[in-house]
Amino acid sequence: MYGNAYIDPNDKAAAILADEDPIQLEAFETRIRNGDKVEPRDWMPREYRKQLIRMIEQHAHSEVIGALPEGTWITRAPGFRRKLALMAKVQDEMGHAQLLYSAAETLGKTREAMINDLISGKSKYSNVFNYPAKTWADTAVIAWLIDAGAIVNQLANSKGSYGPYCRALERICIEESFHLKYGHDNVVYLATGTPTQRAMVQDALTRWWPPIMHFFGPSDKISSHTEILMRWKVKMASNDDMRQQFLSMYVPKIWDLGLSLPDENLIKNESTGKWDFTEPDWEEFKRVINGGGPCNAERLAVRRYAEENAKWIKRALLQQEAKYVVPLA
Ligand code: FAQ
Repeated sequence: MYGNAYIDPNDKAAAILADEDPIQLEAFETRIRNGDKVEPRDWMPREYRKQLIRMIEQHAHSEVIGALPEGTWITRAPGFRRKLALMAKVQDEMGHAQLLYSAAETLGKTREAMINDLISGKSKYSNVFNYPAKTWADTAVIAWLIDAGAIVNQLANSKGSYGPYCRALERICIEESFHLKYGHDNVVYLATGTPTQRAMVQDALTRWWPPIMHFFGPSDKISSHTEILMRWKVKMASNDDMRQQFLSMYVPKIWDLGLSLPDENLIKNESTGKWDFTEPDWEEFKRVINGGGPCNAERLAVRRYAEENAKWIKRALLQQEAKYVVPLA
């Protein structure tokens, strides 16, 4: 439907797309159906652009903020080798943010505007990074299971429709798979260690499990963006499908280590082929993603401090660059 034409009030997508040129829209959707990649200069519906900016920007912010819980452990990592490995991981996460901010910039939002929206609290970032990393075992659980969750999500979406985002995701997934191996190694070390080490990793797993279940987003019944994002192949699987995939891949590995998960209803249902579990607390999820988690204020305060205190470096670098710009004749 275009312009003032009749719109079925139950068709959410039709209402959103009512102002688009129907011929261009049809050509665009045919390209998506055919599996073509959309590139920055191509025609795209306004909603496609808006949704991609939202999602890629949130993803970039998640990498920046995601570096903080683990980053606080660099100086306390047990041993030089682990310090080096953790430093490399944190550095990788910041590199992912760079790639993702660049991908989002191709859609017309400046990096400065994105950073401002992060530090003002306007933009969201992943729920999981609003919880504290209380012990060394927390960093092991983050690196294993949160990176694993990120790979499930990003491997699927790297086959999606927007070229710059997909290319960034491919590279990110390769690096995340090193993180996953590093995290798994740390979890195995603790889980097969002394009783104190086992207790420490069990405690971390118990605390991180509910945020990890939230990580894939609200259940499909209440997810607001999945339908349109899947129609346009930005998301290649629904939130529930990704959660199920993660459970299938990692719950058996967790149980094999003799660790337990804090959900007595968690079981593979052989008749449906899916995992049954206690419905995550979506009220807690909403509170956390809207600023009310245990560490939201601290995380944003650190970023604000970093922005404020790094201004002189940016100024110095830009002036240095300006010195080498040769004026055009
Ligand atoms: N956290 O309609 P849906 C990483 C919001 S990278 C916070 O289902 P959608 C690497 C959502 O924005 C981790 N908010 O949303 C690392 C929306 O709110 P809005 C990040 C969430 O977009 C590892 C509302 O709920 N990965 O971990 C979350 O279709 C270790 C309704 O939800 C990505 O960003 C959440 N978990 O699906 C770094 C991947 N879930 O905007 C350091 C790309 C939902 O309307 C250490 N993103 N919301 O106000 C995606 O795939 C999707 O955006 C989903 C959510 C699947 C996250």
